[in-house]
Amino acid sequence: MANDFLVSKWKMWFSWFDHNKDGKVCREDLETSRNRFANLHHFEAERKKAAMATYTLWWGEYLMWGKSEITEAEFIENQNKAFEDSKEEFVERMNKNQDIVCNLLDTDGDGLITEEDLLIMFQSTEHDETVGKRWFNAHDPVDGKVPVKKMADMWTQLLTEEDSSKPDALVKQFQTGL
Ligand SMILES: [Ca+2]
Ligand SMILES: [Ca+2]
Repeated sequence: MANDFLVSKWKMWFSWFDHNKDGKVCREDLETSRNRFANLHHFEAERKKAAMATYTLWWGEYLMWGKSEITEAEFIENQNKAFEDSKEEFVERMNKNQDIVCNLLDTDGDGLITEEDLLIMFQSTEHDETVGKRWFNAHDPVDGKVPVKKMADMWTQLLTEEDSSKPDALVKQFQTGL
């Protein structure tokens, strides 16, 4: 069993997607969110198709564990099972999860994420712009940009690290509020 600290962070991550706070995330949430994401980016048809497919893959696999609807309890159960089966593979899985989403944020593919990139993700997952700015700054941007790798590593730490004595800027953000 993952320790309480890690489980509490999985719950934080899940809460990001559970906008209406009913304790579950479903297929419709994904639809709304990915459409909003593609529209806010004003992607043309081909690009939109590719982004939507990546978005679906990401949510479907890493958030919903292949289900069409998932409760927080089921999510935690799946996370924990994978963690217990092999911590190494679990870390790899979370790495992949964050690689996918951070690369999706980097729409121009220069390896850097701008504030606007993150704000669009915030808006597409129904979070406020002001809050998004605070979150962006928590990633310690240089010249207004955060490397994809750095952002992915921070979120992987959130999802895998059991040691609560290690500083974690994202935990602070979750505690301050979404
Ligand atoms: Ca929900
Ligand atoms: Ca970029």
